[in-house]
Amino acid sequence: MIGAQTLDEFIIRRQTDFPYATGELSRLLRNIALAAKIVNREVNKAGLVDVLGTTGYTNVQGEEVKKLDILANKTFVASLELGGQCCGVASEENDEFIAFDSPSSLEGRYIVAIDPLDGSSNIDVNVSVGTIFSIYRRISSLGEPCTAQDFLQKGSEQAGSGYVIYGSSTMLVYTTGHGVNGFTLDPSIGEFCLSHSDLTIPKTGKTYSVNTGNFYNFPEGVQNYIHYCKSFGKDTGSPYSARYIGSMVADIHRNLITGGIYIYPPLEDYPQGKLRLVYECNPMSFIVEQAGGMATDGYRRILDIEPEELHQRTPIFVGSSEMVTKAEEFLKDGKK
Ligand code: AFP
Repeated sequence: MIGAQTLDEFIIRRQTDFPYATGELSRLLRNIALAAKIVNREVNKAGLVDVLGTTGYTNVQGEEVKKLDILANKTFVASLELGGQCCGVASEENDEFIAFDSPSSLEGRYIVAIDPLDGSSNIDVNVSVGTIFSIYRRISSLGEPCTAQDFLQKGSEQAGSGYVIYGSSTMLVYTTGHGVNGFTLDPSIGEFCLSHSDLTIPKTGKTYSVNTGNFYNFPEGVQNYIHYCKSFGKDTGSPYSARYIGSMVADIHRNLITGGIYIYPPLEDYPQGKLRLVYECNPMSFIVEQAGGMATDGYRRILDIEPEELHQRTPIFVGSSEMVTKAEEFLKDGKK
């Protein structure tokens, strides 16, 4: 791909748009991209070497931990620690946040919340998985270890967020609050190259993504919205297509490009749904909003929720703005 702009080049150019930028955030993003390349290499080898299957442990969420979950977690944490711009990491795989203590990390101005390998129950069957990350400026003092408050900031305070999708090709998509750009990994040169500049999500779409296996556990408003998606509508273009991979990154990535809505609603036995606010919903919501879409818990903007704990869950309705607004109307009406 002659003339393709690499992620590194893009980040450096963007940095010069901000005269007071110190370059730390740029370096942090480049470290994340480097770790993503390493994880990509391992995900691609899955099946050939002994990285498939479970470790025999469950994580703080009570979920089975896969070997690749651990590998991805170690890779991202190590890369962030070595970089020195980040003073701590919170990960889906660790009960507590990790405060880095090297002299350079203590001076780092950022913290990162990460789901190192989302959708990992899909790995053994060769379905797309992803990494989700969220970057905040620390609120604790420079030179001191980071604190829990650094990780419990509202999503609207994010300095940047992004995801990597390990799919038919590997892509890194990120925002620093000035639009969304996507980079595809060219394996022949080992570089992420700009492939999707200024991504915008269509205002509406024809895809809804939700685990309808849980249908009878959904609130009535969500059930009614799903009926609406399936029914014939002259003006709406429905019935819509149901597409659910079970990898949030892959489902949202598809809907970002083609238009659509992804829903993980409250369930009767899990009123807060399944997905985690800090390292899944906030970063994906920041991306989708920056692309012109919407993300709510059915009633309020995801990015306005004050996190109370690291592994807190939230329902989510995210995607094309007109579709999310419509789903919210059904929730308000309940029985509509
Ligand atoms: P895993 O990482 O345990 O596979 O969970 C993936 C996930 O967090 C998200 O990526 C999916 O959209 C969602 O859970 C799937 O959950 P259900 O299997 O309950 O539909």
